[in-house]
Amino acid sequence: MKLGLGLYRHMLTRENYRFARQAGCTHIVAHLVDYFRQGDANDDRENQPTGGRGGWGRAGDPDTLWSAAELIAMKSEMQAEGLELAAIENFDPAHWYDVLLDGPKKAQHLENVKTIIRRVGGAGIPVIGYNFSIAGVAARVKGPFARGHAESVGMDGTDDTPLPRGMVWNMVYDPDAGAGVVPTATPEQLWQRLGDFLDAVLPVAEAAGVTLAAHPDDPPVPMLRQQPRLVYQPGLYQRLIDLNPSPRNALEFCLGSLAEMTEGDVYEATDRYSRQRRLAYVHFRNVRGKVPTYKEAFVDDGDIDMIRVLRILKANAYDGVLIPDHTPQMTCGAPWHAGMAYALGYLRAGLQVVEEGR
Ligand SMILES: [Mn+2]
Repeated sequence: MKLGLGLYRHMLTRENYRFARQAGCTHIVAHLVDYFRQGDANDDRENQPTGGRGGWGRAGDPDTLWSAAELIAMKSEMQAEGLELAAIENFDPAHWYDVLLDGPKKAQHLENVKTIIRRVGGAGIPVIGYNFSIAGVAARVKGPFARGHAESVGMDGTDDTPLPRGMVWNMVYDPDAGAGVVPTATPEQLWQRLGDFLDAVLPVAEAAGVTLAAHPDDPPVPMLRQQPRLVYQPGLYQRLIDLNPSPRNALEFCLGSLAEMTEGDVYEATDRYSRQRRLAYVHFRNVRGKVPTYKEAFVDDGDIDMIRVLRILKANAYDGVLIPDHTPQMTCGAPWHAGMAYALGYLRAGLQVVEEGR
């Protein structure tokens, strides 16, 4: 198994690559969507996106897809620091909103996704993580929830407010969309949209050598902001896998989200899906509680026995990347980095014990 670190767009710097390498990482997962780009809803850059009902602010430029040149440059900058680029995490809502919404630009947006997949594959990046969700991450609260009053995020009740027009996946793609709300889809409609998406793009992914890795719903509730969710129980990952038999149809396996599920037996789920060799990479995050009331915890301090998870992964010969996902922020001059260093140190020790039998 390989140790990685996820970095948000504004953190894709040589300084952070060195930080990752110093903590023992060999791989980076890069977010190219900037959840912190604009100040209309969330103007801090503290690296713990929660947002309010305005979400994470503005999505990117709908007419500018990530270029082959920028992907190649990013990868080579990481390689110069001894790191491999393991995955791109998430599509920009601006590039594929009508795939999620089944809107008039759906055909064009599927072509956008195919173009991105080809460019990512061409750059030698093996995985794209995605989250097929209309509401996206919402209803999060932030506070001193973790050990020692460390600032963390969680959920304390759901959010039933409708999604305003021009917004999808918790970001605004059209600020001029006008009044009104996004009509509520049925779960079957959303599953159909996912199936259409997979059928359209997986052949391109196969040709490009790129695995598509689905994140479960975060938070995993059946409805959020009056929109259905897809993978909000562990067993629903199987439905996603069974939609398309391509080996490129895989999972961004988020332990925290799985543990938050009301039917969440994270050990059974880890065994079931790693046995099928469907884990593209792992979000190694711990949590206390389940929806609709949970809080993210330090990696050694939540409901999940993380070492037991590592042993299951080892038993099923998982050899991919694990990243901390998010962690509580530690009280010091570098809250995000300290939290990540703590999680990475724990994970590195766990891997040494489980993999090397130390
Ligand atoms: Mn996750």
